[in-house]
Amino acid sequence: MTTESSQSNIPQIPTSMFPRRHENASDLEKCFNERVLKIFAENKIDDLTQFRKDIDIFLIALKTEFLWGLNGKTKYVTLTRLFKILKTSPPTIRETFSQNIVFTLVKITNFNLAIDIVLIEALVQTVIHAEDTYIKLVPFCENSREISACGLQDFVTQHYIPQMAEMPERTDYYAAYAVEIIFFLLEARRREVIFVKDLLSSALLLNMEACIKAEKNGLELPENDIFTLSAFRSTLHEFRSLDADRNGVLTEDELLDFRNGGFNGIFIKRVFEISLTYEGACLDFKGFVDLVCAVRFRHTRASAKYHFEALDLKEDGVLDEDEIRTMATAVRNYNPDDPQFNVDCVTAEMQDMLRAKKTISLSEFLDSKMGPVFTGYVSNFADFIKYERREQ
Ligand SMILES: [Ca+2]
Ligand SMILES: [Ca+2]
Repeated sequence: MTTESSQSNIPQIPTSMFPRRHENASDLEKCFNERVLKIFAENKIDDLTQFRKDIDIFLIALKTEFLWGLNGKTKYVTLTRLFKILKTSPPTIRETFSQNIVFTLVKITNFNLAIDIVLIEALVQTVIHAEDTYIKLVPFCENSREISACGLQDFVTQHYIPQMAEMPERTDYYAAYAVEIIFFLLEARRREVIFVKDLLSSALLLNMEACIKAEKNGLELPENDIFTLSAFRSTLHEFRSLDADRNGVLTEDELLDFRNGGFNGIFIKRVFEISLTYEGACLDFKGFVDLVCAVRFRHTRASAKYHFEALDLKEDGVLDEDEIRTMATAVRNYNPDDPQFNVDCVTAEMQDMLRAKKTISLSEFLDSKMGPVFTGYVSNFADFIKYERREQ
């Protein structure tokens, strides 16, 4: 599986580093982070202490000559001056501030071809944060490029759990939960390892830290609060409530009660077939977390891939009319007594959503704008009814 384009839809951290006046700043931060981490991952920066010193010198140079903004509060560096400073800076700094990044900064600042110094400082902070995380992560990695699920669980247990307001009842469950979410969102479900570069540039660890800090200090939670203790607890509670015989895994029958029984039988059956199952085709907590992520992050590529796998009933890598028709019959079961229901109409409606030709490949499915609506419609009653009533 390639991962180069996989970051685009990962939930992003709302950054607190930037003043609110800069919209799009968090996108830039992410792109910047990615670039810097690439430099780390390729081992271009051998001496991190030196890099830190270089950054300090760079920031001092930046602040020795600047323009004041009209309000007398904002400090700007002109483009000419920035390029002059970069010219004499070490290669690592020059690579960090690529032309593309510099021009984006100018665009965001939108003031006389100059750049708000606060933006540059904030970006530099993300470099330092990335650097810190990278150094802490290395001992847990398989090699300089990859980290395994086990290694990452140990990392979460040692670095993040101690920062929590209180310890989860089961630290091993929290670590497994967090790592499963990370692997899921990085489209590495069922894989043994992920690339460190993908992990760090996804900002998911930053998000986890933000969740834990906000929860501990009673601050406003990040928009993506999946890593909070309370989100973990409610997922574990949901899992345990479904586990009627309390044997620690879910059977198909038990999972049919998921979200008030709103998910249709064919979809639930497929969840078992596309997941790693145990003890006679049962779903464990990690498999359940995948399903929860697929539902919650329906707009991500990771969720689209999960659903595509589930809907590809014949497992031949494409969705065909037969399969869509089978899912349409599952939709009937939401309301078996509906006299208006016509399986041909529903099949056509579903094909229409995907603008389907005879068959749909995974990449066509991932590109489809209606994909998230489609996956909700075919899998559960709540999303089905939302779509049906969209125009009322
Ligand atoms: Ca059970
Ligand atoms: Ca198929």
